[in-house]
Amino acid sequence: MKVMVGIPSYNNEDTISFVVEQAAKGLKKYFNGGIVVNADGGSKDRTREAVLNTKVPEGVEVRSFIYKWPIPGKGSAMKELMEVAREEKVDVLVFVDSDLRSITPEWIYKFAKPIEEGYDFVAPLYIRHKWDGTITNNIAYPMTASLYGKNIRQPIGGDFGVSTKLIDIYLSDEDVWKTDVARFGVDIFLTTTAIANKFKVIQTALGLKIHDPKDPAASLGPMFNQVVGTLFMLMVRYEDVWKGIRTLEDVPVWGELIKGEPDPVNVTLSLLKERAQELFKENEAILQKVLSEETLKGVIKALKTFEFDDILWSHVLYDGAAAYKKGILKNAEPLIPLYFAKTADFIEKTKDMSSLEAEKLIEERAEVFLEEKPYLIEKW
Ligand SMILES: Nc1nc2c(ncn2[C@@H]2O[C@H](COP(=O)(O)OP(=O)(O)OP(=O)(O)O)[C@@H](O)[C@H]2O)c(=O)[nH]1
Ligand SMILES: [Mg+2]
Repeated sequence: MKVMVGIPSYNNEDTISFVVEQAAKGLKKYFNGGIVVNADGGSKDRTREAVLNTKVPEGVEVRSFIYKWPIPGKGSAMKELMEVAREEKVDVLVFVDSDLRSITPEWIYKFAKPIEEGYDFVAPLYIRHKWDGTITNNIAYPMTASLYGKNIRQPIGGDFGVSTKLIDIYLSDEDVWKTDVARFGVDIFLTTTAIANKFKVIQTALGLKIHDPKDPAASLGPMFNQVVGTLFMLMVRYEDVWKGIRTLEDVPVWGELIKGEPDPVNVTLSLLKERAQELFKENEAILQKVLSEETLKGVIKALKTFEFDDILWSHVLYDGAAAYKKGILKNAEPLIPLYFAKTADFIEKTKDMSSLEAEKLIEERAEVFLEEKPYLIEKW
């Protein structure tokens, strides 16, 4: 089986060589070699040199290029990595992020082997710190679960295994790559497209995810906008798929998840609260049109108390999706303050919990989203 590992990058000189090394070792050990390809966004540091200077075992080829697609972003890098995979006629493409610190050679096997066994899409399953992945936990996971009925815990984990059949689908619509799919919308696009087109999906158990985490209020606003905007766009595209789904189905897991407590991730709670209130004021006029009267009332209260329950949160996203469909909302930006407020609520509630305990709250959230789905259908 010919396996390629694709690594998108932008200014990752400190971490990418480790990722290349682990990937190359995995290719050698489990597949007797392969190719590692880096698609870079024109890094200002020595990312590409770091890639090309990495010592790898014989039988593994390492390449690096700057992608040509004119939109700077992670998605553009992944698009061109898929094009390389197609030219090289590989059987499996494994994507891994360039800031991973917990990747081992086994990860490559765990992403590629299920494809050989007949799966088309391998999503990662790892333990993350309770305050890492706030866009996953607040939006991507519960929305994917309630809409498409698949219990995929990390729909935007960033690391994936994909089959050639699926690559053809991803590349079949050039226009989609002119949207935020070319940026951080790419992960939700890959996952949703696989599920909505009924490809065989599985999760692969990887242990801990340790990477360069981000403080939500300081740097996750644009990412929220790109992920949620893409999610809404896909809701319009796949409304016939998700409308009839009322149950949450378990998705098989490859291997066994080793539990542990990951390194702490820092979140500045005061900044989340401040930014939530400031940005709400800036967006109040549009939010009055987007949110139902009841949701708006709930949100105004939540911005004072920072108590933001899951029912209210599901209504915010469902109102947002319906407004997007009707053209009232052009992108997800006005919802950023509410994501900050919801995140602040979660930080407070889980202050004294382990990451495993916090996990229970997130699983319950998916159930709430599913129960509230009739609200979405009514507003849609
Ligand atoms: N080529 C390219 N790669 C990018 C760009 N932005 C991010 N990436 C890569 O995409 C991967 C994920 O980016 P991160 O910034 O780690 O984002 P993340 O881990 O999904 O998000 P957090 O969970 O919030 O940290 C990394 O390999 C980055 O190097 C970009 O503009 N161009
Ligand atoms: Mg990262």
